[in-house]
Amino acid sequence: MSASPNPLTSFVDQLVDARNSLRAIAQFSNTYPNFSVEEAYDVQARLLERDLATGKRIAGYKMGLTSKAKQRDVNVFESIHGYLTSDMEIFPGQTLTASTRIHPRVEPEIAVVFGRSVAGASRISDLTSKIEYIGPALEILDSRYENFTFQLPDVIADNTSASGFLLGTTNYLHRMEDIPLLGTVLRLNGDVVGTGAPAAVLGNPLISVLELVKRLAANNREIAAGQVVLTGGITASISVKATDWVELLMPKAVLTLHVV
Ligand code: OOG
Ligand code: MG
Repeated sequence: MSASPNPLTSFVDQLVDARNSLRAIAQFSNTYPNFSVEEAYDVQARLLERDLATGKRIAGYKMGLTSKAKQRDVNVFESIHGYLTSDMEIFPGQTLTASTRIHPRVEPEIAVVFGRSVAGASRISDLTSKIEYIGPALEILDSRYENFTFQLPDVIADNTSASGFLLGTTNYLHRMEDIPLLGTVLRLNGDVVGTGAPAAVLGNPLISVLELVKRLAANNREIAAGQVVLTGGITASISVKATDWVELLMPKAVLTLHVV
């Protein structure tokens, strides 16, 4: 009896290779149709271990597919979570180099930075005293799969297409009740390409944080002080290429990302 090699190990290798070589791979569910969500999170956990072993540091977490617009965007109708590493952060004024990604996309989100750790929170009021920053952010996605096409387990294994994030500086901490209603406008090269409000994300992006806290707790993990959480795209994402610029407009905030 010969033991067949565990395919999940090869999935981690293939994802790391796609990230490094910038060559997209076929979605695993094509050849491994029984790929389960549980196995997919196992692949993601191994990918995180690999990243930590190569010196990356965890910067926080992200929720994905928490709005209808995003679910329709990628034709996957369940919310997902992943992790962020500090090398993914783009700071205001820095550019996104398109040639370091396979097929980058950008989307507007509400980000939360925690000043204190968050273990068991079950209500929004359990979170508020721990928040240091809550405001606009742009997430940069880059699926490692061909044509940006995947099934639910594929995108989970691929750390939910995580590739970068840019945090704004306008802090809405003093107007928490208004957050669901803050008008959100996405512009590409000056043209409005998306409009919405954070209410698109589960009614309130902080509900997305509560969902994340629950998922992390199930794995004996928690949000640590200083970590960032991306709560999920408010509108569909947009593809970007060199020479593009993206602007996210929210009340008293303009967040600009130039692509080179
Ligand atoms: C999957 C990641 C989804 C979000 O905010 O909904 C996500 C993808 O769209 O590639 O980050
Ligand atoms: Mg996102």
